[in-house]
Amino acid sequence: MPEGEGGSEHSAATDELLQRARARLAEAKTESALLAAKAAFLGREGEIQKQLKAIGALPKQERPAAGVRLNFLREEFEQMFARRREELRGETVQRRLQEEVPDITLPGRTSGAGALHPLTLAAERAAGIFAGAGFAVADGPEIESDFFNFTALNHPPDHPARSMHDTFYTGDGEHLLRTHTSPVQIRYMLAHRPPLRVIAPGRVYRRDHDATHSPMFHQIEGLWVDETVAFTDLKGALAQFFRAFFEDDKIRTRFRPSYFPFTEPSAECDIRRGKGEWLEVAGCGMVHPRVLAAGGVDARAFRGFAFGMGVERLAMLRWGVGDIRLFFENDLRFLRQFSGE
Ligand code: 2U9
Repeated sequence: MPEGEGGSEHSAATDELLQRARARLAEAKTESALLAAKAAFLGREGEIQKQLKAIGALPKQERPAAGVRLNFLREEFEQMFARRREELRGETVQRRLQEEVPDITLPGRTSGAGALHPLTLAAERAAGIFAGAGFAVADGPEIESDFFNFTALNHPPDHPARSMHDTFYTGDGEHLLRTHTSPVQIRYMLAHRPPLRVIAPGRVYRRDHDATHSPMFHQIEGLWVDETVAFTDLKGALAQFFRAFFEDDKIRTRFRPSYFPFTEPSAECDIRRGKGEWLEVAGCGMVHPRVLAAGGVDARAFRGFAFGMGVERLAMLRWGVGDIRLFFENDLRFLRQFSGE
């Protein structure tokens, strides 16, 4: 082999390699094709490595120049590779933009109209029925004084409901998260002269947590104070209410004797639909004279009836919900079922 010829052969081979590398990179349409091309040229078994090995066969004086050419080739290749990779990434972004935003002039996505929570629906439904019967709707603070929550409602100082076990007291020991909405009616009595009719829907808090109890739940309570209201009016009012609430004219009600500190006599109210079971749905009674007095009402001239029920329980019965916790988990698959109500 004449001198120099081997050198120019090697030089031609590296030129040709550069051409092929350029073509191969341009053909690569994906990141993995690109990496395969890189392995084919720069890898241990790759083309550049082969050329490096071929240097050993060259005449001694040509070897340094051949080495320089191959180093140059390697750097060139690395730069071409980096450029092509950037290009490909840009193309991927463009393609995804075109696929995912087919028409940028389309109106944006909105969150839609939303709907009322089933407990709001149940409370509003119940309040609406009583409002139609002439009851005012009142509310009051959720953080209540021990006086309005218990003392005014004839809970003796040692009554179990007052204990830390089933209440949430604030640090001062004087205030707590109300355990019922009854203080709203005490406040209402203090602000209005009888005769009066009022209902108090709202949040209440007790230390209770299982499938049928939540530490925060909702009550709707009612109070009717007049000169002659009697237990029979209470029975009629509740019977009418349940017929309206459950849209069932044949619903039956029964009253069982019970005890509450704020009513005397007191009763539990059960309902029964068709051939179903009797279900306890409310507590009620004639307002205790001491409670009327705490509300500033002359207990010799007036009497009253009162009742209380849990909104969650009403909603569970109306819509067949088996677990109270569903109301508080904010699972849209559950909540959306009420959007047409
Ligand atoms: C005043 C006077 C009396 C409200 C009443 C009940 C009976 C009762 C429970 C039903 C299920 C609470 O939600 S529940 O856990 N309520 O049994 N509530 S009488 O009596 C009052 C209210 C206000 C001034």
